[in-house]
Amino acid sequence: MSYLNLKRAVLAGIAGILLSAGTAQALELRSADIHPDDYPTVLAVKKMGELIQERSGGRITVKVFSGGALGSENDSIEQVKLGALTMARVSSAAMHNICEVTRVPSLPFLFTSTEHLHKVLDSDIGDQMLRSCEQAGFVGLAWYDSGARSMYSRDKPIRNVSDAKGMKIRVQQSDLSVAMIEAIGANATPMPLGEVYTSLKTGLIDAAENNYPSYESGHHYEVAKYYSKTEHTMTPEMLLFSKRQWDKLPEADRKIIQDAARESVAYMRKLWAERENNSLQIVLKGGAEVVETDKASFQAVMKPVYDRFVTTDEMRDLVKRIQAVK
Ligand code: GTR
Repeated sequence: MSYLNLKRAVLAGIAGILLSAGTAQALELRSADIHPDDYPTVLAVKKMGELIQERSGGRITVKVFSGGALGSENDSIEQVKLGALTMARVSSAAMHNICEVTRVPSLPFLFTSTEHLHKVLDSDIGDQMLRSCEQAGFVGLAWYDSGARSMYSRDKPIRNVSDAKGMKIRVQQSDLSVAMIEAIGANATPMPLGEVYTSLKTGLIDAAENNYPSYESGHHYEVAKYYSKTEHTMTPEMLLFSKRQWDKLPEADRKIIQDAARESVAYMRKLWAERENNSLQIVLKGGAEVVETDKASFQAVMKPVYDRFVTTDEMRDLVKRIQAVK
């Protein structure tokens, strides 16, 4: 060991002793997000960090690694599972193949409005779906908004199902996302978000699907100008905490973290509504065209995915309860 490393090790050792001699240890919670610093999901987790820091007397802090600094969503999910990373804010679609109950809120045309979505996510139904990933190694702390996802294409607008036939459409890496696109007779191409811009630009894919903020922040509107309002799914975002790390935390710290996560939701929703608007203005200015679609035609052909993906009594019950929320 070099002198410098020896000195570091000794100092770290002393710091460790000092910390454990105190009442409680300092704790840094590291969180990953693929979105840039000004995106509502990133700002919401930072807000949560402020609340946690305040309520723990500065002992617990949150550091957000934005812009995909820690890799793709799948990479950070893996790290969280191993306990090498504390938190990840991901799309719930990234969890579809890991804990199947998370497929439920992504089912096509399940939610009838943002209000319906909020009511469900804020209820015991939302809590049940959040808790569903614990066995897989993830504590769900909160649901965040992600609006509605619509399809956007490079060469011609999609107005109905037949317009989309045969198109290569990028989807999230989830079997359900693939199935929704295959249901309309298009070729689903799953890939991480970071590859979409180049794939659209080079013509590797003809189209993709997302909400206005991601369409805008990823500059996809510059290479796929027809934004067709299919609004086929309202897949929400999830804030996940490593179960391995959670189990080691004292109950009082868990409460501080859980409460702060829940409280960040209202803040996030406000930012989200503003961002959806701003993003729409930006893409319109940048030459995008918003196209109305024959939604009923998409809804009709996507219906069979319910039978294929709602596979357990619990999921069937959740769907029924969600549809009953008015
Ligand atoms: C966004 C979502 C991201 C990511 C992305 C995608 O709306 O916020 O977490 O999943 O979609 O399409 O990959």
